[in-house]
Amino acid sequence: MKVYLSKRAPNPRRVAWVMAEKGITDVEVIDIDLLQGEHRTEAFLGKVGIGNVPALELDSGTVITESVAVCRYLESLHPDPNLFGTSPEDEAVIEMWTRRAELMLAMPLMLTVRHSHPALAVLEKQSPEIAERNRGAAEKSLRFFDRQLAAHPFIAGDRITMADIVAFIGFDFARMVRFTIPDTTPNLQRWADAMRARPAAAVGV
Ligand SMILES: N[C@@H](CCC(=O)N[C@@H](CS)C(=O)NCC(=O)O)C(=O)O
Repeated sequence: MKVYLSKRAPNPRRVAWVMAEKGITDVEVIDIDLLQGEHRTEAFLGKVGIGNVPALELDSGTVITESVAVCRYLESLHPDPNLFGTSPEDEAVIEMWTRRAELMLAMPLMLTVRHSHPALAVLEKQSPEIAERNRGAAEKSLRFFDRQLAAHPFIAGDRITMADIVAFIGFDFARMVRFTIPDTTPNLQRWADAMRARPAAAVGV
Protein backbone atom coordinates (compact mmCIF):
# COMPACT_ATOMS: atom_id res chain seq x y z
CA MET A 1 0.00 0.00 0.00
CA LYS A 2 1.26 3.50 -0.88
CA VAL A 3 0.07 6.90 0.26
CA TYR A 4 0.71 10.12 -1.65
CA LEU A 5 1.07 13.04 0.74
CA SER A 6 2.57 16.51 0.57
CA LYS A 7 4.46 18.25 3.35
CA ARG A 8 2.64 21.24 4.92
CA ALA A 9 -0.57 20.69 2.93
CA PRO A 10 -3.53 20.35 5.29
CA ASN A 11 -5.53 17.50 3.77
CA PRO A 12 -2.54 15.13 3.50
CA ARG A 13 -1.57 16.13 7.04
CA ARG A 14 -4.83 14.61 8.30
CA VAL A 15 -3.68 11.23 6.98
CA ALA A 16 -0.16 11.66 8.38
CA TRP A 17 -1.71 12.58 11.75
CA VAL A 18 -3.99 9.53 11.81
CA MET A 19 -1.07 7.26 10.86
CA ALA A 20 0.95 8.74 13.73
CA GLU A 21 -1.87 8.36 16.28
CA LYS A 22 -2.27 4.73 15.25
CA GLY A 23 1.44 3.96 14.88
CA ILE A 24 1.01 2.90 11.24
CA THR A 25 4.42 2.40 9.63
CA ASP A 26 3.76 -0.22 6.97
CA VAL A 27 2.45 2.17 4.30
CA GLU A 28 4.97 3.58 1.83
CA VAL A 29 4.78 7.38 1.91
CA ILE A 30 5.44 9.24 -1.35
CA ASP A 31 5.88 12.99 -1.04
CA ILE A 32 4.28 15.02 -3.82
CA ASP A 33 5.54 18.56 -4.41
CA LEU A 34 2.37 20.53 -5.11
CA LEU A 35 4.17 23.79 -5.81
CA GLN A 36 6.19 22.01 -8.53
CA GLY A 37 2.94 20.60 -9.96
CA GLU A 38 3.81 16.94 -9.36
CA HIS A 39 0.10 16.22 -8.79
CA ARG A 40 -0.79 17.53 -12.22
CA THR A 41 1.46 15.24 -14.25
CA GLU A 42 -0.11 12.70 -16.58
CA ALA A 43 1.44 9.90 -14.54
CA PHE A 44 -0.20 11.12 -11.29
CA LEU A 45 -3.55 11.91 -12.90
CA GLY A 46 -3.55 8.60 -14.74
CA LYS A 47 -3.07 6.70 -11.51
CA VAL A 48 -5.09 8.79 -9.05
CA GLY A 49 -7.77 10.21 -11.34
CA ILE A 50 -7.79 13.65 -9.72
CA GLY A 51 -5.07 16.23 -9.12
CA ASN A 52 -5.30 16.15 -5.34
CA VAL A 53 -3.50 14.66 -2.38
CA PRO A 54 -3.87 12.67 -0.22
CA ALA A 55 -4.36 9.50 -2.24
CA LEU A 56 -4.05 5.94 -0.96
CA GLU A 57 -3.12 3.27 -3.49
CA LEU A 58 -4.14 -0.19 -2.36
CA ASP A 59 -2.33 -3.36 -3.41
CA SER A 60 -5.46 -4.21 -5.45
CA GLY A 61 -4.84 -1.10 -7.56
CA THR A 62 -7.84 0.78 -6.16
CA VAL A 63 -6.99 4.39 -5.31
CA ILE A 64 -8.85 6.16 -2.51
CA THR A 65 -8.81 9.94 -2.34
CA GLU A 66 -10.65 12.28 0.05
CA SER A 67 -8.69 12.56 3.25
CA VAL A 68 -11.48 11.46 5.61
CA ALA A 69 -12.23 8.39 3.46
CA VAL A 70 -8.53 7.49 3.49
CA CYS A 71 -8.41 7.89 7.28
CA ARG A 72 -11.55 5.80 7.72
CA TYR A 73 -10.03 3.03 5.59
CA LEU A 74 -6.86 3.10 7.70
CA GLU A 75 -8.99 2.89 10.84
CA SER A 76 -10.71 -0.24 9.52
CA LEU A 77 -7.28 -1.89 9.26
CA HIS A 78 -5.92 -0.38 12.50
CA PRO A 79 -8.89 0.09 14.86
CA ASP A 80 -6.86 1.36 17.85
CA PRO A 81 -6.96 4.05 19.06
CA ASN A 82 -10.47 4.58 17.77
CA LEU A 83 -11.05 7.90 15.95
CA PHE A 84 -14.37 7.29 14.16
CA GLY A 85 -16.65 5.77 16.81
CA THR A 86 -17.33 2.44 18.47
CA SER A 87 -21.15 2.24 18.44
CA PRO A 88 -23.86 3.49 16.05
CA GLU A 89 -24.47 6.54 18.28
CA ASP A 90 -20.79 7.28 18.77
CA GLU A 91 -20.12 6.97 15.03
CA ALA A 92 -22.99 9.30 14.13
CA VAL A 93 -21.96 11.92 16.69
CA ILE A 94 -18.35 11.85 15.48
CA GLU A 95 -19.42 12.06 11.84
CA MET A 96 -21.67 15.01 12.69
CA TRP A 97 -18.81 16.89 14.37
CA THR A 98 -16.32 15.93 11.65
CA ARG A 99 -18.65 17.41 9.01
CA ARG A 100 -19.14 20.54 11.11
CA ALA A 101 -15.38 20.83 11.61
CA GLU A 102 -14.89 20.47 7.86
CA LEU A 103 -17.63 22.82 6.67
CA MET A 104 -17.58 25.45 9.42
CA LEU A 105 -13.84 25.64 10.15
CA ALA A 106 -11.42 23.70 7.96
CA MET A 107 -12.91 24.54 4.58
CA PRO A 108 -13.25 28.30 5.14
CA LEU A 109 -9.81 28.45 6.77
CA MET A 110 -8.18 26.55 3.91
CA LEU A 111 -9.90 28.79 1.35
CA THR A 112 -8.72 31.87 3.24
CA VAL A 113 -5.12 30.72 2.93
CA ARG A 114 -5.50 29.51 -0.62
CA HIS A 115 -6.91 32.83 -1.79
CA SER A 116 -4.56 35.12 0.09
CA HIS A 117 -1.15 33.57 0.73
CA PRO A 118 1.31 34.52 -2.04
CA ALA A 119 2.90 31.06 -2.10
CA LEU A 120 -0.39 29.50 -3.17
CA ALA A 121 -0.90 31.79 -6.16
CA VAL A 122 0.74 29.04 -8.22
CA LEU A 123 -2.22 26.75 -7.44
CA GLU A 124 -5.13 29.19 -7.46
CA LYS A 125 -6.37 32.30 -9.27
CA GLN A 126 -6.62 34.19 -6.01
CA SER A 127 -9.53 36.38 -4.98
CA PRO A 128 -9.20 38.69 -1.95
CA GLU A 129 -12.99 38.74 -1.72
CA ILE A 130 -13.20 34.96 -1.40
CA ALA A 131 -10.43 35.06 1.21
CA GLU A 132 -12.23 37.70 3.27
CA ARG A 133 -15.62 36.01 3.06
CA ASN A 134 -14.14 32.71 4.21
CA ARG A 135 -12.15 34.30 7.03
CA GLY A 136 -15.43 35.81 8.22
CA ALA A 137 -17.23 32.47 7.98
CA ALA A 138 -14.56 30.76 10.09
CA GLU A 139 -14.65 33.59 12.65
CA LYS A 140 -18.41 33.21 12.95
CA SER A 141 -18.01 29.53 13.87
CA LEU A 142 -15.57 30.07 16.73
CA ARG A 143 -18.11 30.63 19.50
CA PHE A 144 -20.11 27.58 18.46
CA PHE A 145 -17.06 25.33 18.86
CA ASP A 146 -15.97 27.16 22.01
CA ARG A 147 -19.32 26.33 23.63
CA GLN A 148 -18.95 22.66 22.74
CA LEU A 149 -15.41 22.66 24.15
CA ALA A 150 -16.60 24.30 27.36
CA ALA A 151 -18.53 21.11 28.05
CA HIS A 152 -16.12 18.52 26.61
CA PRO A 153 -12.33 18.15 26.42
CA PHE A 154 -12.49 17.32 22.71
CA ILE A 155 -14.91 18.34 19.98
CA ALA A 156 -16.97 15.14 19.86
CA GLY A 157 -16.64 14.25 23.53
CA ASP A 158 -14.04 12.99 25.96
CA ARG A 159 -11.39 11.70 23.55
CA ILE A 160 -9.65 12.82 20.38
CA THR A 161 -11.52 11.90 17.19
CA MET A 162 -11.34 12.70 13.49
CA ALA A 163 -13.32 15.89 14.17
CA ASP A 164 -10.45 17.31 16.26
CA ILE A 165 -7.85 16.42 13.64
CA VAL A 166 -9.84 18.10 10.85
CA ALA A 167 -10.49 21.25 12.91
CA PHE A 168 -7.00 21.64 14.39
CA ILE A 169 -5.20 21.22 11.07
CA GLY A 170 -7.47 23.91 9.60
CA PHE A 171 -6.50 26.35 12.38
CA ASP A 172 -2.82 25.48 12.16
CA PHE A 173 -2.75 25.97 8.38
CA ALA A 174 -4.45 29.36 8.73
CA ARG A 175 -1.59 30.59 10.93
CA MET A 176 0.09 31.17 7.53
CA VAL A 177 -2.26 34.13 7.10
CA ARG A 178 -2.10 35.16 10.78
CA PHE A 179 -5.45 33.68 11.72
CA THR A 180 -5.31 33.15 15.48
CA ILE A 181 -7.83 31.88 18.01
CA PRO A 182 -8.99 34.97 19.93
CA ASP A 183 -8.99 35.41 23.73
CA THR A 184 -12.78 35.47 23.60
CA THR A 185 -12.84 31.70 22.92
CA PRO A 186 -10.64 30.31 25.74
CA ASN A 187 -11.98 26.75 25.50
CA LEU A 188 -10.97 26.58 21.87
CA GLN A 189 -7.55 27.88 22.86
CA ARG A 190 -7.15 25.25 25.61
CA TRP A 191 -8.16 22.52 23.15
CA ALA A 192 -5.76 23.84 20.48
CA ASP A 193 -2.89 23.80 23.00
CA ALA A 194 -3.71 20.18 23.87
CA MET A 195 -3.82 19.21 20.20
CA ARG A 196 -0.52 20.94 19.47
CA ALA A 197 1.13 19.04 22.33
CA ARG A 198 0.35 15.63 20.81
CA PRO A 199 3.31 13.91 19.11
CA ALA A 200 1.20 13.47 15.94
CA ALA A 201 1.07 17.27 15.57
CA ALA A 202 4.72 17.26 14.51
CA VAL A 203 4.16 14.91 11.56
CA GLY A 204 3.50 16.08 7.99
CA VAL A 205 4.46 19.72 8.55
N1 LIG B 1 -11.55 17.07 -0.18
C1 LIG B 1 -10.22 16.62 -0.49
C2 LIG B 1 -9.36 17.84 -0.79
C3 LIG B 1 -7.97 17.48 -1.28
C4 LIG B 1 -7.18 18.72 -1.62
O1 LIG B 1 -7.72 19.75 -2.04
N2 LIG B 1 -5.88 18.61 -1.44
C5 LIG B 1 -5.03 19.73 -1.76
C6 LIG B 1 -3.86 19.77 -0.76
S1 LIG B 1 -4.41 20.21 0.85
C7 LIG B 1 -4.47 19.56 -3.14
O2 LIG B 1 -4.09 18.46 -3.52
N3 LIG B 1 -4.39 20.64 -3.91
C8 LIG B 1 -3.82 20.61 -5.21
C9 LIG B 1 -4.25 21.78 -6.04
O3 LIG B 1 -5.03 22.58 -5.57
O4 LIG B 1 -3.80 21.87 -7.17
C10 LIG B 1 -9.66 15.83 0.70
O5 LIG B 1 -10.15 15.99 1.81
O6 LIG B 1 -8.75 15.01 0.49
